Amino acid sequence: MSHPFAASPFDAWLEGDPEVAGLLGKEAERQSTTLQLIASENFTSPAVLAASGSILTNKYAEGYPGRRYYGGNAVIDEVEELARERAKALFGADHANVQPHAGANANLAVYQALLEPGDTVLAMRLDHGGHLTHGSPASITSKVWRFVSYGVSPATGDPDKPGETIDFDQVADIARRERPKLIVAGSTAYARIIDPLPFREIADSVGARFLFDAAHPAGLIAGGVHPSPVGVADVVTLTTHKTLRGPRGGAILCDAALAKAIDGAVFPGLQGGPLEHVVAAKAVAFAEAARPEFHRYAAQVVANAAALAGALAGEGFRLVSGGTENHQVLVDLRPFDPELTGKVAQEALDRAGITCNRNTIPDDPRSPFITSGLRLGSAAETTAGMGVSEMRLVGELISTTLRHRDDEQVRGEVRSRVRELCAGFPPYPSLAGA
Ligand code: DSN
Repeated sequence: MSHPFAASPFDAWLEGDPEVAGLLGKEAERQSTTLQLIASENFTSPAVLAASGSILTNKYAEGYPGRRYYGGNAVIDEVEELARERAKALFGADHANVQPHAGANANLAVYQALLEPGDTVLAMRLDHGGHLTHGSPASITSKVWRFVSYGVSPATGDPDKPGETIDFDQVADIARRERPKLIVAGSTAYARIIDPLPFREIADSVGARFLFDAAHPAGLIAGGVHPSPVGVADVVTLTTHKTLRGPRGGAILCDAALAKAIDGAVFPGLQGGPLEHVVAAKAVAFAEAARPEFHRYAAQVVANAAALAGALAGEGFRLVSGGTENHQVLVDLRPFDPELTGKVAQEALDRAGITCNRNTIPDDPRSPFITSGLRLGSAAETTAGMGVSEMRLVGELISTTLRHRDDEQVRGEVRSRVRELCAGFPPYPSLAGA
């Protein structure tokens, strides 16, 4: 098959299924001609695509290397062992479990390994930036365990001390009062560095275990631009597809003493057969993240987010927590336009070719479906090669789109400028026209 936007290294093999091939082609075009600013997304390498599209999908491998329930797993054992060893080396961990199908599964496995049903867990509020698996009422986690939550401090309006950062006094107070068995650090919508050390101190002061959910900053940690929680937290969970730039999936890191409990909680506790094609792709991604160029990439991700944040602040948007130290920019839309909701903004930007997601902001008066905020991320377009000048332009394009959101002509002009910008930074130049 030949179309201008390649969807995978194996495009030609889909010739017999023009319907699926056509859809992949359309999605490849979307990813190549619109801006990808969803903070939890990235563009994997062609090598990661190749491994995750490989024949390893054919194999059942319940169990772990050397201890499988089915025959024929000699090569699979080598694949999984390679992924485990690369994860351990990349993060300096004693033990790695690379089987979780997702970050949510990784967290569930940790809770299962460390807790009894009904035990108390202290984690970040969803509406202040936490994750569904940190005890949202909609998640199974809150039905099995008793979650109590901390949040961020109030916004101050002072540019030197903007607030909306994790309130460690509150974390310590709640920990003393509630005596949790486990304290969870980590977030899905928080633009600051999360320092694992204060969490460790608070956990030790109340005899709690400490889980660091590094789903979002995993690549920034691997790239050396964020402090590593490995060796500080008892367990670290991560996703492999966000800043780490690997295939969609999860992983768990811990010390040797917890290895057996964690492994048993993943399989047979939670999952069946591991996705060994994805495990192979994780191995590829771990090796890629160990290279010096990945350190440069991680630093550029942070610089690009800062440039985007600066541009948006200059356009009259308020930055939650006063700015960014990671790949995310969390925007409060209200000072820009009190009538503009996150939902309307997301839809208007989508039509202009700028892909991002609405997000609640701390103490948001609007519902999670409507919201007063947007979450933007720099990881994907940094992979495509964009730098700070492109991020400043993106900030301007976002502002123009939202200011003139009902003007078809302006929207069309922005869409053309987005298309032109993206044409200079194709995510898969080596596959184009394959
Ligand atoms: N859905 C992920 C995110 O966007 O951050 C979290 O699971």
